[in-house]
Amino acid sequence: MTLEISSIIKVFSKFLDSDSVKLSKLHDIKDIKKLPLHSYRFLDKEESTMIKQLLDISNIGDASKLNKDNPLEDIVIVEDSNESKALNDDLKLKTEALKIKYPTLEEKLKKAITISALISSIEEDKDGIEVTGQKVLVVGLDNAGKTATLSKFGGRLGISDTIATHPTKGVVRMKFGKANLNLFIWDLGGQEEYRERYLTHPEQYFVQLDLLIYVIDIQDEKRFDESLDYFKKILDSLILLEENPFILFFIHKFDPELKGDPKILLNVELLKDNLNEILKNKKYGFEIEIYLTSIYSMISREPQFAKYIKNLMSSHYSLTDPTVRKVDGLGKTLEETLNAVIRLSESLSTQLNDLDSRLRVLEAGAFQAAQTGLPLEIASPSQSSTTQKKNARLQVLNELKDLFGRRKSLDL
Ligand SMILES: Nc1nc2c(ncn2[C@@H]2O[C@H](COP(=O)(O)OP(=O)(O)OP(=O)(O)O)[C@@H](O)[C@H]2O)c(=O)[nH]1
Ligand SMILES: [Mg+2]
Repeated sequence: MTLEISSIIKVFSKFLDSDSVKLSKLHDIKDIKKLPLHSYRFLDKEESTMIKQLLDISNIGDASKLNKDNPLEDIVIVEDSNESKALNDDLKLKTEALKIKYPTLEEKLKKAITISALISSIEEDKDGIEVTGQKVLVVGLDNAGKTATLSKFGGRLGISDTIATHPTKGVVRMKFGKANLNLFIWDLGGQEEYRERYLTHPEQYFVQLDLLIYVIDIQDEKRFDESLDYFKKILDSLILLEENPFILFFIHKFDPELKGDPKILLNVELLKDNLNEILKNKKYGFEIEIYLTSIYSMISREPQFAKYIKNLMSSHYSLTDPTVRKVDGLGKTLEETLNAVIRLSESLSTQLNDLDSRLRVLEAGAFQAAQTGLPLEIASPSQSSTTQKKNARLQVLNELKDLFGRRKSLDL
């Protein structure tokens, strides 16, 4: 048995009832397709017999051919005669009665069809399953910022490329690593037609998933409901496929200059609340972490600088402007210079943040000291260096002054 077949069988084994199926007897996908329906762990004998009789199917291979959206409709006869009409009406009544008597039957049948369809699709083309590595999916509505975020992580694109991010057509699959240590990242284009496809064929996208990154645009308030609804449907697909990947939820486009914006902050809270509500209702124990992200945070945590970069990127004098390209190599030089400036600014910005937190700690200390009534020592620049060292606050302020000076000389 090849590694691929054994890995594929391993993926399916979670759906199979280990008492009735001997995994060691499965050597091929065809062997799985020949298994009777009650091999599925989630179908009991009574249910599978009922499905078998109603739909005239006997094994997993047959189930893969059924219509998942409305499986019980398959038993309705579509012949245009009085006799078949009467039969149809009778059947409709009986299926309705069946649905009431066995309320979970239809759901289970849908699940059986989805998983069976996966087995068949793997036989034709093994795309849905990445057997030799970790699989990461990046999902969200169109324009949410998925590809841009991935570019940021991968560092594949320079600044000029980030401006030119195009809507992703279908799924872009990326593979990193080699041999058995692969990381597969799938960027799922978020336009509606693609979203519909993922949700109607979840088995081709959401199987054997290690990490799901969901991206929502915090600046696009009008589409919150649409996005949360999509997220909910993805969770339903995961539940159906018994997948429990770790989920990172990116509240994205939380750009540095928006950090103090009350409306945005309110929306962040609103999204978090909605998310909690969704997860509470799913009762499936998804592990999720929420992050506030922005492609500009990587450039700088400092709002002014982010604004500067954004203006530059959106200005007509862009790095991809043909008039700039005319001068041989100027575009490249500009980009390199800009990158150097960004790196420098990043380090300055980190240092500023560190200093800022140190100052806060010191100020909190000073406040407490003031409350206790102890006098605060204010150091003057003329004090000797040993006394200066003792005065941490002044030292930090001096460092800050120096940093601001250096930043000013960069003209940011
Ligand atoms: N302000 C801001 N814009 C961003 C950010 N991330 C991405 N964008 C912009 O949002 C637009 C859409 O980004 P994409 O990454 O192409 O969006 P997508 O989610 O991949 O879209 P589809 O491929 O259609 O599903 C682009 O113009 C990006 O430059 C961000 O953090 N802040
Ligand atoms: Mg994209």
